[in-house]
Amino acid sequence: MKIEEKTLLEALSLSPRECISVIGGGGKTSFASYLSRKLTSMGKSVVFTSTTKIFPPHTGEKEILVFTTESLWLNKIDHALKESKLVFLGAEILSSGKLKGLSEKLCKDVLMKTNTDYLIIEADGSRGKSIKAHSDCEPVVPDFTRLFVSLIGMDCIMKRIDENNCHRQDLLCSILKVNRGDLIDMDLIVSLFKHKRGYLKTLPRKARSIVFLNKVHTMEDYQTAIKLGERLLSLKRIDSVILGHLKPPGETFTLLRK
Ligand SMILES: Nc1nc2c(ncn2[C@@H]2O[C@H](COP(=O)(O)OP(=O)(O)O)[C@@H](O)[C@H]2O)c(=O)[nH]1
Ligand SMILES: [Mg+2]
Repeated sequence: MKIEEKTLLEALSLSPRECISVIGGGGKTSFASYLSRKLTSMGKSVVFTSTTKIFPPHTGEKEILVFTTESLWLNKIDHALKESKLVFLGAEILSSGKLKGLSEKLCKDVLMKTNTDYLIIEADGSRGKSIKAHSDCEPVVPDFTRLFVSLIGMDCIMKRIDENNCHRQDLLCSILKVNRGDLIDMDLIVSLFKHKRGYLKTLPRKARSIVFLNKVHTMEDYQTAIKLGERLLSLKRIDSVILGHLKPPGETFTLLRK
């Protein structure tokens, strides 16, 4: 295993005009916002959207909100990208204040028919929890995704499975055959990645697959994350693991490669 310190952009090695889908818990919106900021500061344009319902993120950038229910919304994206490098795209605002996300078909239209450099998709919901189980209809990850990022918040490790740290805890228990109150240890996380109903179930065949272990703040977190990262890297469908913290935003991250 190779261990290197990198900026996020170095660690992700993006190609031009890629679709990046982000799943899991404990930092998807923070990850997407951070990546958007880094890309736009390099002069790249970004459309940030979701295939589920999310709260409009506060990226810290001057983003422009566009809705697919507006007429000529694809043209509006190109127009908006001239003013601001970042467009936040939703279908409509719901009464809950959340934004309704897009279908996979409309996500594809964004990539094919606008000038955006990158499309970043938050592809599931996790109610702010650091780990989750996916229902049968999620995450919604378009098959043209080229970078698939699975997030785990490392604050859940060695905590007990309960409603504070796990979204859809009963589903997680039934999938992994464990019980509420059991420890979220490394074995459990590794099995969640290996299981056919687990985190990688919708990983597109052509996508690179990265796990981001977030909320790594202390030396102890770091050592635990390195051990977990090494075990995850041994799985065939995981190409690399990144450790670090997005809040406050880190400048560099630890990249683990095979
Ligand atoms: N301590 C800590 N909290 C974080 C970090 N990144 C995100 N959070 C917090 O974790 C929660 C979930 O983050 P969010 O980005 O909304 O995750 P999402 O639910 O997966 O989209 C929020 O309360 C964030 O403020 C981090 O690196 N460290
Ligand atoms: Mg979110």
